[in-house]
Amino acid sequence: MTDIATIAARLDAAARDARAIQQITGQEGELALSDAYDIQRAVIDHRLARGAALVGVKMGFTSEAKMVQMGLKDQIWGRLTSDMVVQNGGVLDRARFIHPRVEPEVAVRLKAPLTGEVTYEEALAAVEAVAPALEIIDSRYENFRFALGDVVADNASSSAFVVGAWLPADTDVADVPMVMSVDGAVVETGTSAAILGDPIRSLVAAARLAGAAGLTLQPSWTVMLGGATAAAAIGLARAVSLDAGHLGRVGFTVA
Ligand code: 0L1
Ligand code: MG
Repeated sequence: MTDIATIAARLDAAARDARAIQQITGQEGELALSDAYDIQRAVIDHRLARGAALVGVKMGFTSEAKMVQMGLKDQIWGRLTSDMVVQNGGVLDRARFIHPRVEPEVAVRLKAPLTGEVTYEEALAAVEAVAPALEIIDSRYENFRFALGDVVADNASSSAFVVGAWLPADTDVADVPMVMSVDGAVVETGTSAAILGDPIRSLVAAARLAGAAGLTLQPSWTVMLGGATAAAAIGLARAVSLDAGHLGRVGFTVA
């Protein structure tokens, strides 16, 4: 039987101490997806017990390329907590992370609860605002190596996020050009259409997957809808920015 509490404590400590641990799968055998999500919830419970608040969810493996790479047919999701927020233009403390990478994304803020099987129109109607965003992922596993169960248990690698200025909900997010730069040099270019063909489809999936776990996406929550390009290593970079066309810009410095 999988020891949910022990593995969750190990992952929580790895994140707190910025110290990589070995993959769970392999050590403990395979990890069922339902157990992996139970571990994820237990990891987040540690943070909530320290005073953090749940402020949203993130979607992962939202591009065809990443799904094919992992041999997956569905997305994964993770939880966003208040201690993961970095202000737009703010400073990311490099010492808090093991081997961070950054992804250009689209975020939405909700104005109505959303859960279960919803239509595209219902998902869109629950959106209060949209924004360009950057997600910092930082696998808690050595060498950023994991199987599906590992990464789900590890909160889908999520570790911090930065959201730009919020725009009205009717702002088109379907095919936004994305140009991500590190220290002033362009490192990734793409389009928001890489996020399931349209990021709002990722919100539909977020409602479905969270609903299956008994969670309702709440008004005021942020949903990070997925990466529009491959992630870039932060390494020794000092500044990261995203130019997301008519959605505007978002960025942070690294200290
Ligand atoms: O946000 C993402 O799409 C990443 C999901 C987790 C997999 C990874 O760490 O690359
Ligand atoms: Mg992401």
